[in-house]
Amino acid sequence: LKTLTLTHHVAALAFPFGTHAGPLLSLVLRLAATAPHVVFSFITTSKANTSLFSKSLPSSLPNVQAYDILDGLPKGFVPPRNHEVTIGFFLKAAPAYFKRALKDTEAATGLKIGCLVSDAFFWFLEDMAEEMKVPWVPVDHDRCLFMLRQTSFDRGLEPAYGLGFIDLSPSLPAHTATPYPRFVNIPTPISIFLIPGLVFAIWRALRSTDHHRSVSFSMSCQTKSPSEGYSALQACSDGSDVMEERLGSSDKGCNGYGVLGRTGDEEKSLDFLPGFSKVKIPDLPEGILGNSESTVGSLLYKMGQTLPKATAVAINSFEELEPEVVNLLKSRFQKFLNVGPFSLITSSPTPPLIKDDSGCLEWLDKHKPTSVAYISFGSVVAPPPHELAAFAQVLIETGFPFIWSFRGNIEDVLPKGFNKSGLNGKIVPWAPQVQVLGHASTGVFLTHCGWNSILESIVGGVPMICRPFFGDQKLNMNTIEAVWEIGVGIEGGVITKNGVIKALELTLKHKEGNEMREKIKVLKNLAQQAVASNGSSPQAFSTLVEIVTK
Ligand code: U2F
Repeated sequence: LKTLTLTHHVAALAFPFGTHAGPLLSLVLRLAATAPHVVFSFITTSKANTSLFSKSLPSSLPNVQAYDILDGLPKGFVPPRNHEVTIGFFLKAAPAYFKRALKDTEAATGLKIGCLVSDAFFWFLEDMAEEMKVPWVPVDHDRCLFMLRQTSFDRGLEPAYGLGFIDLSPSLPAHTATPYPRFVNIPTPISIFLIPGLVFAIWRALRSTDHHRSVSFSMSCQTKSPSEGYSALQACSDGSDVMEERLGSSDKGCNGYGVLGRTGDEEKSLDFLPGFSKVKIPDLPEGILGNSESTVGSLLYKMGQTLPKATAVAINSFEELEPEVVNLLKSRFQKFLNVGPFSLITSSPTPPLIKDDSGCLEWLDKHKPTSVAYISFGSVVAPPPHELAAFAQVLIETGFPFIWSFRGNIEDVLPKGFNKSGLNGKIVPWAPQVQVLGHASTGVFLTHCGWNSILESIVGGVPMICRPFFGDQKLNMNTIEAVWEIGVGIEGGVITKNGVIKALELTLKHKEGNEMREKIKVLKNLAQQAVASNGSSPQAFSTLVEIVTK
């Protein structure tokens, strides 16, 4: 560092869960390459830093320094399947950790911090930046969910739906197991070993207490095996008024969340919001409507209040993708800077491409154009075992060539005694996704609809089959299917053998798939124009550089 003439110091504060920190680091690396006189302190948990910096940081950028903070989890805490609890702990502790880190990095570099660049979740930095009298630039991922939340409040949609959250995991300290269903009063704290019958009883109680209103909630339980937990949670869903039910599981147990009841709002669309007229209320992510005390609900609410005050909000997207939404957000923010798609910007350093240790690209070379299905559910989602098993059955029976980015033991989801060498594809622990989607042989992407994956699929020109799970994913699917018409959901919303076969045939063999490919090509071209030298993204990036390095 000493050999460089560093005159400015910028702190970049990253959210350590999901694919948030990687894109922020990618942006910081671009900024650092453009402004070699600025030192960037990249602050996040040691776990996130270790994973990012071991594989990402080009040694040619010594003006980016990692700084570790703690994750805020209580001693001995075993993170449950429900990420919301873990995230809740981190967000509670983060303001104090970041404050300390800012001081420490100033001492280490001998330079006062001149700007805060951060994940958009860190609404509390607005105050800190004001105190420090420096600009604050949040980087958003889940495109404008907080704005939807604000607007739904304005439009009085909130009373129609309730969001509750019950975490019954025995690994939680009692106080974190407090349920917050909006309309239902459950004695607190609940900290018990959950048995399947009890889950069912609670579900019933919730329904009978307020079956005229919508009550959505999540619950998790730890059972001896995922399948036991599954039957418990599935039992919950056999009521006629269950609108939706989603389940997830792990070795330690399983969790699920659902939306109960109907109020007549389910067909209501968000036509009062430009760009969202095709979105129906049930497509909204949990936390947008309802309880302000849930981690996600209050986070979105606070973001809605603070982000418009930020010096600028940056996002991994490009203006031409959603002009109406972009205009709406431009009217709400001081500056709204679309500086992506990151995966397409090659002129600046991005984290190096993931190594193709499993030979995916070479394998793709041997296949016909648009013939291969690529499957990945991102970095957080673990689809339930029965869906994975149904999907494995599809691959066995149809013989569609595939690459499956799969975490876990594949033998667990294959039929007993089945030899995986009989499959016409590759199962890999981590794929070079950007390149796989950019390969001519890839014909369709089965995705959980994470924002980064969607952008990468657009850039690769690959239509999507959508199986969303939580957060922004369902809203993203709705945009893919109804607005851009570049993909399909699976019939019934979950992976079933027939549903997936239908979707695969539609996208890989029928004219609908080709039509989607044509439409996605248009978006791909727009993305390419956006990143061209005089395009909208480099222009937005210049503005960002100006703000950050001033
Ligand atoms: C959370 O999403 P995820 O982190 O699960 O998923 P994505 O946003 O789609 O990002 C996944 C990234 O991981 C890469 C892939 C994407 O850049 O290229 N990847 C890979 O390189 N190889 C693999 O085998 C598998 C993935 C959240 F769950 C979503 O709802 C949000 O939209 C998202 C962004 O905030 O974060």
